[in-house]
Amino acid sequence: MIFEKIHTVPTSEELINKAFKRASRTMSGKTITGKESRLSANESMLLTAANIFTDNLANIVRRFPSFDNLHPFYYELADILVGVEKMKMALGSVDWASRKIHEIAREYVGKMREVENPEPVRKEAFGRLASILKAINKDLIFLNKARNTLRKLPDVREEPTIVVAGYPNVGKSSFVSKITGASPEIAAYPFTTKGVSIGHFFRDKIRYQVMDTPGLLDRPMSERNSIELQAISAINHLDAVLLFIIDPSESCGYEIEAQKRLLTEIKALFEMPMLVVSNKADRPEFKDLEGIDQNISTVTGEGIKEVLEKLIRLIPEPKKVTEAPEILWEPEVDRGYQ
Ligand SMILES: Nc1nc2c(ncn2[C@@H]2O[C@H](COP(=O)(O)OP(=O)(O)OP(=O)(O)O)[C@@H](O)[C@H]2O)c(=O)[nH]1
Ligand SMILES: [Mg+2]
Repeated sequence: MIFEKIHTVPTSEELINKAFKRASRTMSGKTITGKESRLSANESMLLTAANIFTDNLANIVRRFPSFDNLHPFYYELADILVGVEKMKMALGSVDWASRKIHEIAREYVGKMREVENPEPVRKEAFGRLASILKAINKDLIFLNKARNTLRKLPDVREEPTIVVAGYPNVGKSSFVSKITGASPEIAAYPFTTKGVSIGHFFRDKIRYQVMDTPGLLDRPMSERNSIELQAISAINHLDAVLLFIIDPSESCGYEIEAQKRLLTEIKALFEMPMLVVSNKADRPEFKDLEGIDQNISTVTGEGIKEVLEKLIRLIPEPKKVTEAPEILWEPEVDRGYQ
């Protein structure tokens, strides 16, 4: 996952304890007599502490993605969830602290060399390092929160994607598990409590992902505020086709008219190709509707293969080719076919 390599961001207190403890360990066991050995002991304490600070701080900055090259899907979600500008500023402070600490360590090593007793100088240096760390504590805490939020986002870059939409209970999850087989991974997504679930299947050595969006694309867009709409339209940045499922039997609990209105809203919001299917063709109340690309039933398997063919043809240029076992979905889909 794109944000996975960001480790836990420590607080300044944790960093201070770690660095000063490690520094004092460089002293333990040594009997210090004479000016030269006093200097070298204090010097190595200061340099040890400073190195621990600068290494840790530089790693924090390095492990965060560069927001200027970030895939636009993640950029938008990161912006909604934590704010890209705020993150850039916090990372800037951490970077500043790292450089400042390096400077102070060099300055104080020089100072220690000029005095008879270097210990008070070293202590003063530690005080300055600690206050720099404390000054960026709010940034560290913010970055750690950001990290915890971002790492739960789904990993959906650069793979051809089928996004499934439709009112609750129309059969979205049934369709996804029918074509992907294995149980899907659940990832966090802004404004959903259930998260999005993502399954995969292979076709001609290409891995496809199928994204189910409970709570996201299943009710009128007029009920959404602008940030929610931004979270939804981030999906536009994926190489995706949208599958809209209607349940004309209305056994889902929503009238056909309401379902069609949602379809119209979703059509207006998405720039990607779209396929509209009617599910539950096996039910006695099922009706043929105008303007539907395919009737399907996730129970009997009717129309599933055809839908998948159509979806694959509609997906914009798959970019990533993976060496993988052929066609994992076929045995699953073929079962129960006439
Ligand atoms: N008869 C019949 N029932 C179906 C079919 N597809 C799904 N169902 C049933 O419809 C109900 C809802 O199916 P789900 O796949 O959970 O629907 P969903 O769209 O994922 O629902 P949410 O996750 O709540 O948005 C379940 O009881 C399914 O068994 C179908 O083709 N025929
Ligand atoms: Mg579902």
